[in-house]
Amino acid sequence: MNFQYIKVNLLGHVMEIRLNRPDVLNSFVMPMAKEIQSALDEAATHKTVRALFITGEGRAFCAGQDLSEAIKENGPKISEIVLQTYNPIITKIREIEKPVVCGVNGVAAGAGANIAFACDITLAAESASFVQAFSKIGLIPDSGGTYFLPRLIGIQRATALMMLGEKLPAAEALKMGLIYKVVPDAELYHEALKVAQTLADLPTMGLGLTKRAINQGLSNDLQEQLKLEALLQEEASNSHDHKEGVKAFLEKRKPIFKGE
Ligand code: T3D
Repeated sequence: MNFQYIKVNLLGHVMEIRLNRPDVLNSFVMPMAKEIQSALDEAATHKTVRALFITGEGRAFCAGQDLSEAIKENGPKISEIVLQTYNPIITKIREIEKPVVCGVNGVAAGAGANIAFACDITLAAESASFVQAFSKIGLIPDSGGTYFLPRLIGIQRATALMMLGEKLPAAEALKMGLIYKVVPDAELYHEALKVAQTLADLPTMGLGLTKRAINQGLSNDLQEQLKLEALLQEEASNSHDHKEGVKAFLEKRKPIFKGE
């Protein structure tokens, strides 16, 4: 795959997607968004890809929308940018039935922060930070921010972050429950990739169904969710990897999962 604004590498069963506009802190222009969308589509269809890893090139993860594109005369309307750039990315990250790990290597602002929060497991470098930069420029949080933040950390703290737009250090984000882990800067790449690689060796179908259950649990009531769990459990139990997992346990050996 040849891309201009991102780098994509297949590392075993992990697809690494690296945002690659470091001079402008990996901020988004529409073609970069389209490239990420294509990479996510590739990852969804290719059986060899069993986990994804998203990170940024240079000192930042992503500074959100490239503000010079957003104010271009005769450029697209802001609603078009949101509908074509961010909404499909967030939807694809949530709907791909493979784990998506995010390695936040530096500042994550605006849509960049909310993409990190939409991933399944997000690790950050000690020096990384998160900024809901929207309020500072008179916008509202997009990229699922108003959906995920209140659910992750409660309405009060989410509102404060979104309205005040203060820079939140990675350690604070961890304490609030916005992200999974903080690691020393020099270890971020290795540690986050290791999480993705571990996930890529696990039963992909079971993980995908787990993600489907989590997604639907965000809007289901308890009875709907219990029913869904029963249905998805049936589906998972028919997988090769379930049978292999049980067989390997009984034979006291390491299972060999195929992701099917
Ligand atoms: O279309 C729409 O607008 C709707 C979509 C909205 C989605 C959004 O994401 S809205 C939010 C957009 N993002 C921001 O408002 C963040 C703007 N950036 C910042 O606040 C700061 O840059 C950071 C807090 C992220 C980092 O600060 P710092 O001091 O580490 O770096 P810096 O010096 O500000 O930035 C370094 C360079 O990147 C600088 O360029 P230069 O001076 O070296 O030529 C700066 O202009 C550029 N840069 C940073 N962020 C953006 C950007 N260029 C364009 N767009 C950016 N968002």
